[in-house]
Amino acid sequence: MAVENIEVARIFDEVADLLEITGANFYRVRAYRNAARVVRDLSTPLHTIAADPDTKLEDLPGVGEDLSGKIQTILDTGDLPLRRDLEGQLPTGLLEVIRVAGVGPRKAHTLFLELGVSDLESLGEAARQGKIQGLKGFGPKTEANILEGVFAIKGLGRRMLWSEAEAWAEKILEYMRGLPGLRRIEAAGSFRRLMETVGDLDILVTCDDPGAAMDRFVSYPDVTRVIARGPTKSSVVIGPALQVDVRVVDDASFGAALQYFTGSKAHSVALRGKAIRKGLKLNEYGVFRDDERIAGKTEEEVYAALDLPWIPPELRENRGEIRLALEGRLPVLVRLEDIRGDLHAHTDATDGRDTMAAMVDAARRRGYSFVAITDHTRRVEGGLDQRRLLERWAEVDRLDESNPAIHVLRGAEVDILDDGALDVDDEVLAKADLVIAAVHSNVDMPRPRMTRRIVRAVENPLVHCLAHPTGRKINSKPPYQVNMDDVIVAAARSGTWLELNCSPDRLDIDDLDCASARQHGVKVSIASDAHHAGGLEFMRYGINQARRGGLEKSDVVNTMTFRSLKTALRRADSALKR
Ligand code: DGT
Ligand code: CA
Ligand code: CA
Repeated sequence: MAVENIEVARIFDEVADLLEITGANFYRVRAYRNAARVVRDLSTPLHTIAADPDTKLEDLPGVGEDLSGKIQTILDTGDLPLRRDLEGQLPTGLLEVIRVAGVGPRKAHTLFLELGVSDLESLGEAARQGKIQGLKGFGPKTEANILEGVFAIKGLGRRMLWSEAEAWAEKILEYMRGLPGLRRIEAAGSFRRLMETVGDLDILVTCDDPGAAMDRFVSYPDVTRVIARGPTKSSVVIGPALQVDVRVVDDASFGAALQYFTGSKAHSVALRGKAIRKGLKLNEYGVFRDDERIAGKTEEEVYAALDLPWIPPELRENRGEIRLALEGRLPVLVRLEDIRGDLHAHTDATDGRDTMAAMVDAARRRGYSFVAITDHTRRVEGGLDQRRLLERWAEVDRLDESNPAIHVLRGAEVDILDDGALDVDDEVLAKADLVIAAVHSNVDMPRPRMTRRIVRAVENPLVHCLAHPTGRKINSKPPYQVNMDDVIVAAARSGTWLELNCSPDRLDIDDLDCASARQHGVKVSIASDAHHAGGLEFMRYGINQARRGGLEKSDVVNTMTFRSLKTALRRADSALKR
């Protein structure tokens, strides 16, 4: 396999970085940097130059006898002994350290010698402890910048939200579809399993010319770094920090590869065990009896060879789906098309951006038959006091009248006070069609108190639904300290619904709590929590999460017809009168 120019350039740059960190001679460092630049800008592959008797590597500008020999070594072996030597002398984490704004190779060397800084982790720790500002050539300002820089880099290294990964995935799949001779292309891995966050994207391709697929992939305009380029597999980083792997596979094993690279690993390991018990072998190339491939072209075929129906990727976590499949009891997962309305939407009366009319119109255009307007109430900053709440409900009634195509519900997102009471009087709430309740303040209560607080709200007969039940925000806010088992049991007892909030960074409740709710017979409201008309679109992220939790249409309240919904809401109300 031919080594690409870009790989040679990367090795030279790394050598330059490492040399500079060790305090090597300026001219020596510069020679490697220049050569890296020359090689990177070259339009002819180095291996072509080396192979052609009429051209010589050492004639390249800035590449003398010494460096041309080194290029030849890289072309022959894929690496350079000098780089390995340098990596042996220094912690490789220092290469990350010099990416931090304000820390060049020289400063990295000082930090290494003086404070033992060896990677981003230890750099951040040294900055937090204020050890850096005392060093010669550093100061309090540099230290603050370093801390910020570490946070920025580590922040980007976090797992990406599924919704963000989707935007990148769509673009790169679209781009790869322009490959002549492309037959199939599919994103596998956690992305296909619709996990709430994605570590990296795993793309599979079948096509006429694997080399051409690799060329096209590594030259995708958004590529910020090529990690590896091989004959049938390449890895790059696109955009700020998303790794993408593309693999070319044979048509005959596409289904097996798709199954393997979709994972999860736990699911595949369990499948392989099942294959072995049947005297078969399962791997990424197919299902084999002795040496004969008996399945591999499609996933359906692979599962069928193991006596299983095809299992939806979002269930493949080895959480009992294989047994359900065997017994023919896989859930029929809820779909976006099943959704008839949205039970959580805000307007510009509080912290939303659009008017009530605009929100209702957007819901109508989505084909919904109902939408609830659920603005914040008085305890939340900017929330409606009771008088304004009643005024808004009058406005809801007017809009409901003038929009025959959609039912508009008088709703409110009330605040759960510290003791579990609500911030709106019962007499007022009794006039609402739908009350959703949520915690918005004192979010760091100890577990027993927080659990009691939420359970009390769930048991309140005026409350139809608990909104964003755990309060977590992916990558930024931990969940409340709350025992969700207790909450789910309370919800089951009182007939209260749990929301699956669709904001892409909330997805609250998560897949496991969805499964638990279903098991306890608790209904889930998949709700957008839209703060502008476009936010109604978030519904599909909630559907993804619900499917991972194994929810069927009948587990989800907002798949009901409006008539059934009305009945369900009234049944909850009548509990109050008992
Ligand atoms: P991620 O990227 O961390 O969000 O999660 P995945 O599930 O996409 O994991 P990744 O990218 O490391 O690998 C993609 C799939 O490849 C994984 O879901 C299952 C498969 N895979 C990776 N390593 C192994 C392994 O050691 N054994 C088996 N059976 N499958 C593996
Ligand atoms: Ca992955
Ligand atoms: Ca991967």
